[in-house]
Amino acid sequence: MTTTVNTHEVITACRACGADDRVEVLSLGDMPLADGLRAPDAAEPERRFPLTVDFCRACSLVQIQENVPADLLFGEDYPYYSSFSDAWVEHCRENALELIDTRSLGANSLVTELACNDGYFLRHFAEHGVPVLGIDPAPGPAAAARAAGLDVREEFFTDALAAELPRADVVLGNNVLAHVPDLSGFVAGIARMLKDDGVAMIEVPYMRDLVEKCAFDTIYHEHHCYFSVSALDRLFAAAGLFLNEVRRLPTHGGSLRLYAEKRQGPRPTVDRLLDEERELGMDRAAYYEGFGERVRDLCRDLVALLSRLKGEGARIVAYGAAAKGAMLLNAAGVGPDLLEFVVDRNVHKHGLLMPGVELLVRDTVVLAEEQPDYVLLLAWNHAPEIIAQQTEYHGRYVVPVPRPEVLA
Ligand code: DWN
Repeated sequence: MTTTVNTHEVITACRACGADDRVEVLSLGDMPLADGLRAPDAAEPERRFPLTVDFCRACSLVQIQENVPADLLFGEDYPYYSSFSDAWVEHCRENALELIDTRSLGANSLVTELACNDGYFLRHFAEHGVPVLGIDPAPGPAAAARAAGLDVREEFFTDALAAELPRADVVLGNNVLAHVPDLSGFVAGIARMLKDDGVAMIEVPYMRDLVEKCAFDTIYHEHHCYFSVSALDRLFAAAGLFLNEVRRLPTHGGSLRLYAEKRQGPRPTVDRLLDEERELGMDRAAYYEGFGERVRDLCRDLVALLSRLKGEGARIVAYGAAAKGAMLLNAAGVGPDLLEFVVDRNVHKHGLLMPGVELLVRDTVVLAEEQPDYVLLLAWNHAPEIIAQQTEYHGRYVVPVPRPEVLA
């Protein structure tokens, strides 16, 4: 349930269980849209919305209070294309090959991906002769997937849409579950669309890693929810699906890969993580106490470090016009006073300004050309891949998370 405040909604009940028993974990104040990069000459003023994180004491789901209209979040200019990370594409290729083998997928199978983006994942199934179907509401990435020869429906996935779609052997959903305001409807749609012996393979950022790494920059309006295994177990059970396997992954700062089926199976990996979460107290509000103070300390330390380097006469730029980068810069108040510009491989972001701060996004080639003294890794989750590719850059890197520091 929600109530409308100006141009966004504020939830009045938990997104998963419907209870009205939430406590505030963190408030980041009025923040810009994390993927809302803008042309320098954009006419309309930049939109900001409150960003407030709550913990539901009834089902332990962590969630934001605000619903920003989906067409503002994932509209014509949505700039995120998954294929700009080679390591991420390889991660998904390996996952696809494992699923093709373990599920004996072939010409009579169907793999449907929710939020297929530019086809970074489905293309690996198609290359092995497995029929695929992509669903994605963002026009740019959907067009890129079609250009790759994939069948894509350019719309938001809902339970109603699921009723129109063919039943699938595998339903994929990487980093999409957090993006949907109607969680229970979305998961009900997965159950509806799955064949009786099918499997839903879903990846989501893991709340445990977010707290342990103080990765508050992965909190933004696109991400309505922040998942624990215990909250996911309840969510899938409510839709008649059994969480039979969960794997922890290093991707995107720390994620979970879920395997949900209509038939209950042995689930030692799930039970082990549920036990760990209980031991950590993730199903209680006290686990999140002090997180806000840790966020403020990280922001303070980042500004102090960058200010010291700048005071020593250093030139500092940033790498990664990432959604998380926009949140970090705006929460810490870091802008042109400390950074000169941001670089990124994604050509769709070049020439635009980072959300909320007047920092221009440029091609990564300028690092070798201009040799700034320091590069702040806003896309810290891709640090190994980024550093390995920048062989012609001879300065030093600063990582902001889990604590701001200059890499040796
Ligand atoms: O949930 C989401 C996550 C999965 O991806 C989306 N809603 C939005 C997006 O968040 P993000 O932008 O923080 O994700 P990334 O993948 O951490 O963004 C990395 C940025 O860095 C992209 O703009 C691409 C860029 N990049 C680059 O310039 N060179 C990435 C790599 C790996 C590189 O080598």
